[in-house]
Amino acid sequence: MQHIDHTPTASFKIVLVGDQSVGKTHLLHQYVQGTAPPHVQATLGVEFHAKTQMIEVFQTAESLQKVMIKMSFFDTAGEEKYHAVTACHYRNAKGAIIVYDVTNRQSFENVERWLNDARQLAAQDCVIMVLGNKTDVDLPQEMSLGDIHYTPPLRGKIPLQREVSLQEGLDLAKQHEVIFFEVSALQNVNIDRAMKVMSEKLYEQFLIMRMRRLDQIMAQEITEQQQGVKLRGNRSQSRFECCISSGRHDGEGQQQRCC
Ligand SMILES: Nc1nc2c(ncn2[C@@H]2O[C@H](COP(=O)(O)OP(=O)(O)OP(=O)(O)O)[C@@H](O)[C@H]2O)c(=O)[nH]1
Ligand SMILES: [Mg+2]
Repeated sequence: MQHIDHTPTASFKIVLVGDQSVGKTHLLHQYVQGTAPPHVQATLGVEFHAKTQMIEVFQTAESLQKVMIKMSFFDTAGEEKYHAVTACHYRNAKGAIIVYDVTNRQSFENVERWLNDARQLAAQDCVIMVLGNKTDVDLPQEMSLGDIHYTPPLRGKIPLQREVSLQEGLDLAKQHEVIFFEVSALQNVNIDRAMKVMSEKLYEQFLIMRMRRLDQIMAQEITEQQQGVKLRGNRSQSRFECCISSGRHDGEGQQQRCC
């Protein structure tokens, strides 16, 4: 039987951003707790959640290894007045999840702004994922599946309707080279899949950065060794020039004691 080590090998800080009411808190609750949050209320400042996740990585071309990683989420408030606070949370973040609402075009148009923040404020190796939430509005207006009866979500008294197409989301993701999924936090659709891709990318980036650091350390050691050899080499060269090749003598015919 394969032994699985459940101690997290790596830990990542991830910030969740996006306009107000796009569903960031619902999304995170579905992923971490497997349910909707107990109360529907706007996030004040920031909320923290953590989850360990098992991922599979290729150790060699043939063998897959199971690795446990820990993800610490910073669920931020989308309300404009918290923007400055949200910006602070990018410090040391290895991942950023930008959420928009497919029924709210403005929230999609603001994704560029959230992307700019992430690019400017997070680490250079930060993994970015964009999620278009509330795809459940695509379901038929009234639906009954056995015992389950589905009534469409409303904005006021009007059923919510999609304002951003899947293609627009895909185009934006391609243009900005970010991971992209459409999801429904309410119906728990595609969230685990999106988070799996995100966590694997985070771990891949972690390995790349570790390799780079090792390369830098090795390159530095080699440079230091070479400099050491050069210094020693220079010293022996000056000794050589001074005592032997110059053959300088003082005025009284004595060799100078320079070395
Ligand atoms: N139809 C539908 N409604 C959703 C979905 N996710 C969230 N909502 C609704 O959207 C509203 C806002 O959800 P939140 O999770 O509080 O949104 P938020 O982005 O955390 O909002 P702030 O904390 O204010 O930034 C709530 O009324 C939710 O019920 C979804 O997938 N589908
Ligand atoms: Mg919230």
